[in-house]
Formats: sequence, C-alpha cells, structure tokens
Amino acid sequence: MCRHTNKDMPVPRPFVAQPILAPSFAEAKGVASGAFTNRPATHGISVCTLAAIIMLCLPSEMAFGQQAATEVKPPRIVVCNPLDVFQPGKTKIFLRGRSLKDASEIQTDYPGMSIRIVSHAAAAVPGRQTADETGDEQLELEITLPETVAAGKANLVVVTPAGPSVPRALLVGGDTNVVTENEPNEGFRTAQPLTVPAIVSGSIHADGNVDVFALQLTAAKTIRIQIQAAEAGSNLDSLLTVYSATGKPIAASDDQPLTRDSLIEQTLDPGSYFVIVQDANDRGGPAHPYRMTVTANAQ
Ligand SMILES: [Ca+2]
Ligand SMILES: [Ca+2]
Repeated sequence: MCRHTNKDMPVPRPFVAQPILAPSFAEAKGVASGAFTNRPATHGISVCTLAAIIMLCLPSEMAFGQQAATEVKPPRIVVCNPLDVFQPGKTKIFLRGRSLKDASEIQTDYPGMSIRIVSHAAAAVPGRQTADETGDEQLELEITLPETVAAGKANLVVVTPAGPSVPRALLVGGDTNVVTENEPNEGFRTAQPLTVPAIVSGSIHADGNVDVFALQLTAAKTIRIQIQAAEAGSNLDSLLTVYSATGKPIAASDDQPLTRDSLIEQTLDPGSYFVIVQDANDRGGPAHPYRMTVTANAQ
C-alpha cells in the first residue's frame, strides 16, 4: 500500500515493486636528515615525531610543498523542470545541476529557440537524496520558442569558464494537446480530468506524491500511456497504473527492458477509469518531473 496524503478514497498500490598522503614525508625526512640529524632523539621526542609536529603547524600548502589549487569543475545538468516546453513565446523553466553558478550562456540545437539566463540560486537537496543525483544549484531560464513549434527535443548545454556541460534534453512541443498537471490531484475524488489524446507535463513534486487522472471512454479503445522521465534525466522511477471506476487495478507498468520509464497498452471497454502516476520507491522532489502521453485507437 503506497503512502499518500489525500484523505479521500485511498489509491492502492497494485504490487510492491519492490592517506592524507603522508605529508610528503620525503620532506619530513629531508628536514630530519638536515636540521635534526645531528641531534639525538633523546629529548623525549623522536625526530620523526618532531618533524610531523612541524608539518602540522605549517600552512598546508607549505607543508605539502605545493600551492593549493582551486578545483574548478565543469558544469553538470541533472534535469530540466518542467521536463518540457510547448507554447510559442516565452516560458520559464528551472535547470538543476552542479557547478552552474558561473554559467555565461546556454546553447541549444533547437532551431529558432533562444535561451536567457534569468537567475542562479543554490537549490535545496531533498531528504534521502544526494546533490549528485538531484543537483544543488539551479538556473532559472527564459525559453523563447518560435511561433511554429515542432515536436522534438532540444539539447541544452551550459557553458561556464570551466567548459561546457554534457547536453541534456528538454522535450519540446507535442503531436497533440499538451496540458499541465494540476495539484491537488492525489486521490480518486480529486482526479484531474484527461481528454484523450493528451500530453501531460507533470511532476512527482514530493516524497509520496501520487498523481491521479480521470479518463472517460465512450467506446472500447486500446489506450497507450507512455511516461517519459528517466530518458530525459528525471530522477523519477515511474510506476503507472490503470484502475477501474471501482478502484480495481486493471494494468500496471513499472520499468521497461531498457528504461525505468513506464508504458501501458491496454484495451478498455467504455467506462470511467483512473490513470495513476507515482514513484516506484515513493520518492519525489524538484528533480522528478515527467511527461505522460496518452493516445487511443478505436477498436
Ligand atoms: Ca504531482
Ligand atoms: Ca519504473
């Protein structure tokens, strides 16, 4: 049984998925063999111990005989949130990652797209997650899309004085209507209506978050529901489930052979159904966006 906070009809889970380098003691020995070699170690302290004490008292860079170098790491993008942009004109998104603060520009290969860096900020790392997997910095970006938006992906590259990042895909546009997931939609009674075909830009925004969508079919159809998350860098390990109007699980998908993203293809009779998106490990946060594409073919 999964955790969720909604107090109405509970959403059941269909199954349980689941040395300091010895400070160059060569130098210490050098000191010992020079300044101290003629002194017997008979003063209650050995030559090596005295050398070690001297080493500890010196500024580290002097002790190690080298200038402390400031490590400059190249930028790394973890994920875009939301995972997609779809409207012509300007859209604000967040780009999470590490070593982003000196970003001078964002490059992309998407024709006609322009990107402006609005701001940079430190980003909190949710509990049970690490900075490496979730990112601890974020850039707010203003994306401008041309009037005609072709469905596809935009590869984004952050450029800093340390160099460019590895590209990260931002999903662009869609072949059908794109809607934004609206909270609260964590229970059957607060399910967000879905008109098929549709693309939903959503997010499992916190641990235990469950997104419930209501689907109404007036004729028998084969429904195809696809989650795109891990493939675009999201930390979401999606778990997708279709329930009947009475809360009976009809179909479920966790991983596919080559991805953690879920896919369901199911023939359904006319009626009311619920489609539920959640994380297989009940995790969530700002690095857990997803896109869900729902299409239907008449029988
Ligand atoms: Ca949500
Ligand atoms: Ca999964």
